[in-house]
Amino acid sequence: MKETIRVAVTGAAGNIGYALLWRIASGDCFGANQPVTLQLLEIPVGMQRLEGVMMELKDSAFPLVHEIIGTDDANTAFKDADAIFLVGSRPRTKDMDRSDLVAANGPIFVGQGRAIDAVASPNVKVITVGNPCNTNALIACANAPSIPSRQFTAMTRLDQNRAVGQMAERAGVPASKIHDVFIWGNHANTMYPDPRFATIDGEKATDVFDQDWLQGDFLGTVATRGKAIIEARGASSAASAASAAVDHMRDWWQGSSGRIVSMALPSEGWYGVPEGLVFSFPCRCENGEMTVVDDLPIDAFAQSKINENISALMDEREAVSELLGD
Ligand code: NAX
Repeated sequence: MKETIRVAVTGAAGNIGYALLWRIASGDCFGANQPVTLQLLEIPVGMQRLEGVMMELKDSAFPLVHEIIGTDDANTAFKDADAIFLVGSRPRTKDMDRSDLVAANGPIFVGQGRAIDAVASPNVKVITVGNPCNTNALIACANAPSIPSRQFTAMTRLDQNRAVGQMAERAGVPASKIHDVFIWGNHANTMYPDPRFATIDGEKATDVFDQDWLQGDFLGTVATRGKAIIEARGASSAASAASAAVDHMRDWWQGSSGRIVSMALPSEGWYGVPEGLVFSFPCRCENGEMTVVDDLPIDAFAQSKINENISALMDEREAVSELLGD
């Protein structure tokens, strides 16, 4: 058995938390031989629900779970954390537009960024799920100056998985046959699911599917899938979001086996994306590090979509400029 790692999850009593914790506890994320201590953060009004979640976790008797800590104090939750899932935030309600959401949730990530800076492991890996996740990751990163910015990511893996699901269904193959479709930009409806390097059972996606579908219904379905789930289920994606968070962290932690995966991280200027913007890029992961695949050709359509996402994320960054420290 390996040494126990500390895994923090915020919003642990919420819908995504309820699906995510069981996957982490069972070994799906960090490996079947990796013991974990779970450090769960909620706000005071969520503490009673968290108590119930912790009771159920104990009742699941997971062999890999070393200890479970529940708290409403970020410094306790993030203490020596090796991996952090920033899930907790206020969900968007009908009366809110995106800028209201940015304003409501931004301050949460100032406090959590500072706490990560103060107490987490210096090698911590952070995934931000709470929306608007790209900009929340940017805020947390800006408030944790002692942690390298590459250790702060946001989740676009759900969008990638949705793209895989659409391609698999249309081609009539299992999802495992689809490789290297990935997301550019923001986890918002401007995102670009790029099919140009994807393969379907070894064949190029651009040969298998017609261009009209790839730039039309495929793109539209992936970009608006969150809304469609809310309409159908009466609640936002939870199990699929938790599953995507596990995929993101598992690949980062254990490697992506040469596959391209989508991760949003602070740009270092790749593909002309302004430095610091948390933007989803094609990545490969190996030995606990992600590398942006920085040499893919960009055509006019892809460039227009990348530009659209840069512009949206610049606007979001501007809207939270007072939360980004010096
Ligand atoms: P829930 O409302 O079910 O749960 C959120 C939990 O976070 C609640 O228990 C709440 O008490 C807690 N919380 C709120 N503020 C907190 C804080 N400051 N510290 C700790 N905990 C806090 O929402 P859920 O369905 O679990 O969704 C969580 C977040 O994921 C939302 O922001 C949602 O928009 C976002 N999503 C992101 C996705 C992505 O692909 N990046 C997809 C799914 C989801 O929409």
